[in-house]
Amino acid sequence: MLRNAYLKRVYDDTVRNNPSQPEFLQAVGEVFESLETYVEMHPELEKAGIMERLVEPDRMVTFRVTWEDDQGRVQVNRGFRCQFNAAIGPYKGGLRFHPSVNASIIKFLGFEQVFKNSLTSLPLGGAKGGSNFDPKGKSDNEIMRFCQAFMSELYRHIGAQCDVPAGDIGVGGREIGFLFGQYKRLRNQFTGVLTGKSLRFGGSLARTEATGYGLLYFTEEMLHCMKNDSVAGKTIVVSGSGNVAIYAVEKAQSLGGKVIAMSDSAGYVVDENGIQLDVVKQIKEVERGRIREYAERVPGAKYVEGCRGIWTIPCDIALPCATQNELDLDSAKALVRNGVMAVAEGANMPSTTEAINYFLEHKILFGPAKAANAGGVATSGLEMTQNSMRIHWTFEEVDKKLKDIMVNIFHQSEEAAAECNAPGNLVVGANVAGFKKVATAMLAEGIY
Ligand code: NDP
Ligand code: 2IT
Repeated sequence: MLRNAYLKRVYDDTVRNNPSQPEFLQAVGEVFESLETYVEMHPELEKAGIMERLVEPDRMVTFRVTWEDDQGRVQVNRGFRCQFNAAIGPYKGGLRFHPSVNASIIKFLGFEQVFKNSLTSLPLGGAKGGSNFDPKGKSDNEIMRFCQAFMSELYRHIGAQCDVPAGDIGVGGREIGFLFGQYKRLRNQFTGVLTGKSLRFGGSLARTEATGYGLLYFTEEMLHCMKNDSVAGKTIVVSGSGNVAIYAVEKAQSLGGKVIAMSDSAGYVVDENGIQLDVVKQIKEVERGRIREYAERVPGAKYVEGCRGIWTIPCDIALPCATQNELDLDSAKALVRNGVMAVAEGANMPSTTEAINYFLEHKILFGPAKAANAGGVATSGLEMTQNSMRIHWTFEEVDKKLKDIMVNIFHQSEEAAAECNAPGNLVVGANVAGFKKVATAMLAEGIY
């Protein structure tokens, strides 16, 4: 419940104006709850209508994507690009290809991206896009034709100085390559219009690893500063087995943690001896298979049908890295009952509001998504810098910058939480720290 009258009025209007958009309203609600104290300290925000302007995207493009499958049948999907806010830099954010994609999902992701990108300290506005296209079971040629069809409309709305998309669920290096090729063909320009590109045409070293590695840099700093502890020796559960999950596991293991479970949307595997990441990479990155196959290949590992049960596994650190609302109140209760000490979000909004509140009430260290998973977009920002300078940094250079950014995000969040009388509450801290810069820029840029 919001106590501040201004925030309450804007939130109620947002609810009225966005029927059937539960994920978007969830994301707005969480940010507004966090901003109460800050908004009360800054009456100029209401005068300039900052909150009203923040919840309304600059523009939302919806378009038809028509493509032909391998049998020659015509297929139609819906494409989206939501350019949310460009107060501090060009629109920036990923593209998601998943059958669940709709306007609510794209808007929640775009809204979150505004604050996340601000936290990176790089000049990046917020955006998100995607399609309800399901890449599962499609041939490489079908993926290519879909990406080309998608870009045949999207190219009108993006550009290296205007809006720079990247990957998200269902969009990795293969898709970015097809999208980049089509943009180049249509515009006859070789620019850094997308990030997550192959190293052969302008990609950055460490972008593939960045979100997962960044999550662990953040988690390590949080454990160090708030509990005088570290990842070393901890038992860890990671949900998902895509890009974010795989590189979270890689860095967790290199920091001395023991990861005992991973999942996909069908189920999870438990390996008490510690997940063998080379096997997961082979199944997921090379064969595009299912996590179930891990248990068929690794003696002693077991597979359990259904993905939610993963949170009933006792662990010290939980890293949800699959999708939104994958960790609900029951899961939070199970984790706390089993003695979890820290939760850090690799996915976007993976914990429900009730789950987050439960963690905070029980003094569990909690790293919210927009802070903890910002390493991906931060490294996209570093890719943009390298493209503009027409140079390549080494893996070590990029990784060092990524680490510095994640450590800085933790400290910005911790300090902002303390300023708003919520010491230790990194949800409040990340929202306030991300919001401040965007709001200050909007105030300075005038009313529009
Ligand atoms: P991938 O497509 O590489 O992997 C997604 C993983 O999540 C797969 O294991 C997938 O399982 C699982 N998953 C997807 N949808 C669901 C669902 N509805 N229920 C259960 N499991 C599901 O995506 P990423 O690893 O890139 O993204 C994972 C999360 O991280 C997302 O929330 C994304 O927004 C966020 N993120 C990604 C960044 C990036 O740079 N890629 C940066 C910051 C955040 P299955 O194969 O069965 O579908
Ligand atoms: O949610 C995210 O931050 C991403 N999917 C990465 C966005 C990007 O532009 O790199």
